[in-house]
Amino acid sequence: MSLTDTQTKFGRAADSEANGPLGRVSVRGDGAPKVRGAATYALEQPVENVLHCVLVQATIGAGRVVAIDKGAAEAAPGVRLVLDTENSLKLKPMPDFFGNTPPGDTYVPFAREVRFNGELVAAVVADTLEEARAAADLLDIAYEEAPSVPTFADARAGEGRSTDALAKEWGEPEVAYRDAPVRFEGTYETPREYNVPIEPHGLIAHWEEDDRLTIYEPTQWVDGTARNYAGWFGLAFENVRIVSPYIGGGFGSKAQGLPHSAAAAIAAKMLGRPVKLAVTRPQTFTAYGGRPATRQTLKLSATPDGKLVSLDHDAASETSVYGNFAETLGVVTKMMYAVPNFRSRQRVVPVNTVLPGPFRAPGKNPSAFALECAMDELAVELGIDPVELRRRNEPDHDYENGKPWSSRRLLQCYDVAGEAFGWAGRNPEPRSMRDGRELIGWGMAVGTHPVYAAPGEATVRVLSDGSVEVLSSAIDMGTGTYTILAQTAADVLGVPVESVSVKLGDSRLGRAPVAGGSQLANLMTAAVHKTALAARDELVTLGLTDPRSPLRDQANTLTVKDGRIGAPRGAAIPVGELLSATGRDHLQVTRDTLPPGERSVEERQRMFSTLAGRGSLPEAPVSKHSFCAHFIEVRVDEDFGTVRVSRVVTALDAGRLYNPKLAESQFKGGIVMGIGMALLEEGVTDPRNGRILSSNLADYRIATNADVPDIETISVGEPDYDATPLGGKAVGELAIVGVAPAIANAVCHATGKRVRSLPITLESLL
Ligand code: MCN
Ligand code: MOS
Repeated sequence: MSLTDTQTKFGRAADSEANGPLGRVSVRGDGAPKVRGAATYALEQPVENVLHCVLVQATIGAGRVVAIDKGAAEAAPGVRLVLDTENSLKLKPMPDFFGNTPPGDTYVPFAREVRFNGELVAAVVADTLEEARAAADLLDIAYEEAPSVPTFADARAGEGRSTDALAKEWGEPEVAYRDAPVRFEGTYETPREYNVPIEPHGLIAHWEEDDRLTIYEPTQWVDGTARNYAGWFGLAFENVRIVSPYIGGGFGSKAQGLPHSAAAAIAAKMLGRPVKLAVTRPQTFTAYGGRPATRQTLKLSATPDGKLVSLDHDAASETSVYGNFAETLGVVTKMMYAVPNFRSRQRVVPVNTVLPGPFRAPGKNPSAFALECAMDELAVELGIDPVELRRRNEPDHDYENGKPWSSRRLLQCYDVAGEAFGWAGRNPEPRSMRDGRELIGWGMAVGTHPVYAAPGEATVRVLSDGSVEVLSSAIDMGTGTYTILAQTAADVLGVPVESVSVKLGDSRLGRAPVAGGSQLANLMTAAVHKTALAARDELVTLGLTDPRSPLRDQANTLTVKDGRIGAPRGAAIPVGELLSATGRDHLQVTRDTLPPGERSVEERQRMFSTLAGRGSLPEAPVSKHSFCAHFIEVRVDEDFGTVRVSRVVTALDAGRLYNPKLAESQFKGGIVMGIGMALLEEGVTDPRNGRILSSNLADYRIATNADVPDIETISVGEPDYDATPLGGKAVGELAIVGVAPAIANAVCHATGKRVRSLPITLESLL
């Protein structure tokens, strides 16, 4: 599908923008059920006759399980099964979404060879949760411990391996750096960070028949997750039903089946009963790896008037010893500024930890931390205002690939947020601004996020009472999918938003891409828009051509508005009346946004339910990104070194907003998380055995209301139809990017102390 096709196909979006509900504030469709407690989360699904499964984890950093004495546990009250490598049903190994496939012909989610502290070694299933827990404590496990390397700060971790696919170079970075008049070098570190959604992972696995599996599990990707289970158990994709209508946050951690998911499904199959498994809060830190720790050395060079000459980026991130996950650290450094000479290299360093994974703005977030701190340091060195330095290096195209920007309103972000913040009043001298005992610091930094493409599918039903249903396996984890899809259908079909009901999160409905990479809103509004247009066209055709239609011969076209259909200037009848006159109780249309063409069922499924699948979409001729600029004030207590964020003003270019209220809430959520990243969040491991010490919400601190000041977000985006069919760009992950460096820069301005390693703590300011 070329961009011109897209534009014509969705040309009508422009009209509706002015008139219809899309693009306006609309209250959350899922708000009332959530507030009333009527929203059913996975573990609350009313499944009869469930058994309870509890996980047993390795307590060593690496080594071997020599023996598990199950006797006492098996004899304990209520116990139905004690599962481990010995008796577990063997599954087919399935690749995860990044292509890691467990070795061997079979897969079990339990280990004998232990690769990290917290790895699953057994599970206990019993009639009640309490019985399962008590029995799990009775397992007697003998280990043979081997040396483990807990983090990449450990010298034994070594240099790791380089990831050539992520390396990028243009111009002559080394020569340019050597000969440049102004040079800067800095090394920046971010710790392990965990997604900690408020709803921990968990599931109910229910085999309705021997070859039919229903899984109630919170997931950001119903279709991808269904493919996981189908592959593990050798089932047809259609025979796995994933139900995930509400998700209490995921932030990247819930996009696929994890070992505990397999364990519950195995137990349910072996016992012929539904099995419920609730991952505990501490286990969320080992069920899923979070953002790996990163280390980045940036070398920048510039002319004395602040034009960047070269950027050289050497980066490393942790991975596990058994799988490959690379935090793509070069993504922002590559495209943010006009850099004629560039090099970026990255290594991944295997350590004894659970495999890390995506966490809100993977790659982008730490990449921007290094780059935006380094730009601030360079600004100081050059004696140029940091905003001015960035303006001087604003690129007129994407230097990474030579493509034009679909839109880039970053200069407007500087103008608008700088003005609202009062940046002009900043005294650049560190420690120059204070309020009593508090040092005041003003810092800024930019953020960005790419706009991804993938296909989606939607079903739209127009019912006889004129109401509309939208059906899709897409999910809403608090983002607003329910609401914006209702707005989209309402917009096209000319009905109030309240007349549209949206059903999501069920793999029986149409295919949808992962709610990851901040892409779902753009992709699914496009799918629903296209489908609703097709439904409208079918209504019109019915009205004009069906022999039983009262509107036949009325005109050569009909319009659909306010639940009625009629000639543009003639009488209109309720849509339901047309449906019943023509002998129907509803009209149903399904459409997808795959590029046109024949394809097999298998290929179709691959395009929807694997990340590799979207690689078969044609490459865009433009470079598509969202942008933002954060201006942040901190107050640092001079005696105690406590840092408080006291003011945030952020301007964002995310194209057209489908619902400004929801987008604002996404922006603010990202900024809040960025405050946590800057000042609080840190995964701390025990150097002796790699155990995660901060595996609870008391020790792993995320920002709470007391940490969050008034946040002002200003959208400067304009519809970008080169980026997406309905003109929106990425929203969900955008605003977290750049917050941490803006805070670090503000702290440096307040105190004169440059902290290059997150989080910024009292100790780091001493
Ligand atoms: N939106 C809009 N206009 C646009 C784009 C989006 O108004 N042009 C609004 C809509 O309300 C939409 C929401 O922003 O529902 C997010 O849209 P989008 O940027 O497409 O992000 P996704 O729907 O793909 O959601 C995933 C994204 C990611 S990748 C992470 S990580 C993240 C995030 O969303 N995790 C979240 N935001 C989260 N918010 C909550 N509450 N919980 C999470 O786990
Ligand atoms: Mo978001 S980390 O891409 O799910």
